[in-house]
Amino acid sequence: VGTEKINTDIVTLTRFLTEEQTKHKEATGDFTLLCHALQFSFKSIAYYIRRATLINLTGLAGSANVTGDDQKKLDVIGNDIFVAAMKSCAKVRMLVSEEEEEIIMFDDYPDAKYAVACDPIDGSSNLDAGVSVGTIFGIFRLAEGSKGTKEDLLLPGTSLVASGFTMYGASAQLVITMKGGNVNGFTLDNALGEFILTHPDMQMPKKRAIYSVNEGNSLYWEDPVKDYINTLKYPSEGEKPYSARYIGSMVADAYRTLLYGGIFAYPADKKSPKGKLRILYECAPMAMVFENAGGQAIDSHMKRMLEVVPEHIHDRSGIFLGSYDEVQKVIDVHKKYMQ
Ligand code: P6P
Repeated sequence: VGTEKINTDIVTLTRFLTEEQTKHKEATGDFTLLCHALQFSFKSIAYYIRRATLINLTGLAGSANVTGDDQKKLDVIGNDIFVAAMKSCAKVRMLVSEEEEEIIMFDDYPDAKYAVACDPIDGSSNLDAGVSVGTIFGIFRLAEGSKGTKEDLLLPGTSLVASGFTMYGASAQLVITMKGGNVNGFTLDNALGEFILTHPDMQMPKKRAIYSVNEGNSLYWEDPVKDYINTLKYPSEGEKPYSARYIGSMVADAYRTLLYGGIFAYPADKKSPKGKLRILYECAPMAMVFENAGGQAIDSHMKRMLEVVPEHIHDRSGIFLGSYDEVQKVIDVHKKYMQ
């Protein structure tokens, strides 16, 4: 080893969770144990995604999930890994997964205080192309006296106690935030099998000339959306147009937006009047991350995303997610149509 200083005081996710727990005197440790199960599922999913092509896990599994998408084998494995991890930690009462039509009740643990919503492999349609996919999760604390029915989980994002995502890219990147806290990024060290704190206290740039939307839907956009996007592409005299960046995998587009700034949008439109992305396990968890990093997240009615309450567990919403000033521009343009 050379003379360079070796950092021997590494903050792993495990250590971070312990330090977080000690900040709350009333903490029982249940949340910490839930998060350990969560991080195991990310490590396990990362392993399978890395090997997918090698052990021929790509391709169709021959069954369709609730949203009618063709289900890739990895979707099934990712879901099974996640369900097993959430069940075995004995701290979760119920689980909503994008891959499961019905809510999963863990009746072995009737007194468990947490409910989890997740999209085990979001963006999986891109898997075979080697595009980064991810797991998105939200952790809700059940209200005292909740009866253990799926209505308990029809909550606004403001009820989330933690949320985040893991992007399976060149390395597995975990981004996690807790209620009222900041946003921290961890990178999986495959040698140690530990998530290492690499992006402490992530703060978004207040603005950035990057927009991320599927322009292929512009035929279906409502007028305020067309008007807003045009202000980015055809700016007033002397201003430069925005750069377009769209991967088509929400976790990848969101992670870039979180790091570089800009805006990600999946508006509700004439083709998808309620939007495409799901409230409980895509929009709300992402909204909490972005707000805690200094950004904003709103729906297609310009309502704060974290205050949107789903009527059904797989309900969808339009979403604008990004730097504070960029989302403010969306609101300002829409205001002209609301008077
Ligand atoms: P479109 C992937 O299927 C996904 O659910 C999100 O990850 C992504 O942001 C969106 O759909 C992409 O949708 O219609 O642009 O292909």
